[in-house]
Amino acid sequence: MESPAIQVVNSGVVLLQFFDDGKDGKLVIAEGDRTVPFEIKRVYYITDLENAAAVRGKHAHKKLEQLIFCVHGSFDLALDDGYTRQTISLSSPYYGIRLGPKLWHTMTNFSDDCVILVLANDYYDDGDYIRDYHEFVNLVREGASRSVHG
Ligand code: T46
Repeated sequence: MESPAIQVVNSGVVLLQFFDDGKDGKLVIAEGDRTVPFEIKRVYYITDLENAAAVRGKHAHKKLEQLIFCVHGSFDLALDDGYTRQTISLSSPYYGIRLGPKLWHTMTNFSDDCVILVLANDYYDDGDYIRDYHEFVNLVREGASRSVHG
């Protein structure tokens, strides 16, 4: 997989350090405040994605910083910053996609061997989620008009 080209704001790509020992395996390293651009407070992973039609995510966060990886298999990650939308197909354990604040993200099209790993800079907080798309767009656009008008 080539490095994904990111077109939305509050995102980006991180390439992790790795050692490829061919048939003896690959070793991939993520270091907080180094290759990962924040202190890691929480790690979670999603497995057993047997329903190829499953839809996960469909929300944005107010403050949380995350990096999302496809450590095995593949899935599609749709990103929406309130103005621009793009969908990236992830299938490499090396590339992490930044899920910064105020970035609507949706995961679909999972291979049945897909394993998703997420690194986060804070503990779980239900109050940090924006689950309503119109609320999300209003929040993003309100912020933009405030910064234009002072
Ligand atoms: C995100 C995407 C990429 C917890 O109690 N603690 C946790 O740390 C997490 C991540 C979830 N939960 C609970 C909350 C829900 O009752 O687990 C349940 C399933 O979570 P959710 O429906 O939010 O899962 P996804 O896959 O839609 O979203 C997850 C993360 O929640 C979210 O922050 O950005 O992965």
